[in-house]
Amino acid sequence: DQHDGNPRYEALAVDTLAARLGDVHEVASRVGGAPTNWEIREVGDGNLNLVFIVTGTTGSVVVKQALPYVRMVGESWPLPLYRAHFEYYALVRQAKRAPNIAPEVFYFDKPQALIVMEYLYPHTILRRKLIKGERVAQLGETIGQFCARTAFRGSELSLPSPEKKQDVGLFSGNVAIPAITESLVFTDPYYGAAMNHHTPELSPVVDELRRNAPLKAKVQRLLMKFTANTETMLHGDLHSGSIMATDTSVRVIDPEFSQYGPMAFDLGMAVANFLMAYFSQPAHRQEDDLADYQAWILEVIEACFTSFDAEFRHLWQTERTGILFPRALFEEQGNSADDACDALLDEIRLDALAYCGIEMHRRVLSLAHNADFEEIEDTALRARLEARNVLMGQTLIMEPEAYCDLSALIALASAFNQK
Ligand code: SR1
Ligand code: MG
Repeated sequence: DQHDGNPRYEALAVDTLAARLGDVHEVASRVGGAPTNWEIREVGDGNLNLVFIVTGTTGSVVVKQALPYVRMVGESWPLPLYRAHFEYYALVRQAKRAPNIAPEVFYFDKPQALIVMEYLYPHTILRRKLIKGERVAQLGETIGQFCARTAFRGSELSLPSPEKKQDVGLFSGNVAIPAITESLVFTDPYYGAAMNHHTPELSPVVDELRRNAPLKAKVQRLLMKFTANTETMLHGDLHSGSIMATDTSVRVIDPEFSQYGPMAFDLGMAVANFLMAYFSQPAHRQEDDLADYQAWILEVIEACFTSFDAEFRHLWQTERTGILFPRALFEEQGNSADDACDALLDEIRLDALAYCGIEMHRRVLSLAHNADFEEIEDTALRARLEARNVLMGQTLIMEPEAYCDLSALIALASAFNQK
């Protein structure tokens, strides 16, 4: 049924929230003051949920509540409320695996599908910062480290095997959310699916892409890997709208697309969003500061990959405790395990580049686009910039091995940026 068997579920509203959460100690004690005096704003601008900022005399919290349908489409697309408890599970695990990056959770109400969490201030959504041309110190480093820590510590390189298997079993109860990724990210971009839309002037590029049978075969192989390879717990939707930042602080929010999947997926998705910020810049910057800002985004991408590798290697050397590559396997014979780590990192880099290409495609061809391109009003210019993005994505999917070297990757982005 529509409310997952929770007959008491009721969507919150600005004028009902204080009465409904005013008695909840975990909320009231942080917000402070009489609930009737709380300032409450609905600020959700994502595709799925309600999000409120609640402010009282001593502080603010964020209240996020799942709706029983996809907000961006409406009630015609029902979506189970149970997704909120998987988001809660993901937040709790991320807090352990990559401390101080995800927002702290204060309260979870399963029947109401709501999570009360830390209000990140003065952070703003990274996508908006990148469109405005703002820089964030340590952006690539922090995201690379976050991806490495969650990838490593959510896998059997770190977790005891029974614990990891139980967690995979738990998350396998979340069937609705992965189904969205499987179609919107991996499938719909490559054929005329009903909900797709794209900039009209991009049609010749789109038609050509959809005629590319080897490309579609590669993408479907990557989809199989995404669904079948449960090697770690993913964020699952690590785009620049899932990152909040100030000039010096980076936080990751919104893991409701979390599932067990391949270690390369989050890294690839994050880099794709940096590349889309890069390609869309000519529409958002004046000539005089365009080149410098684009160069900075490329530095972020390099830092993201290099800090992923450095952090993963560090964890491999210091925290490897799981069933894979037990220390004695190498050390008993005086061998080094470093080659095994390097081989795994090569494989992750290769897959991340291909997943990156797929995310670059779906954000201009499928249902859920991003503001970097969507806010370009001149559709001819938008299509020209989107074409660079689509064609680079195609290259990354078809021959990722040619761009594992980061200088080759950066040169490829620069070359498409001139087309
Ligand atoms: C119907 S949900 C569309 C997209 O929004 C989320 O943020 C995910 O990226 C999903 O693919
Ligand atoms: Mg989201």
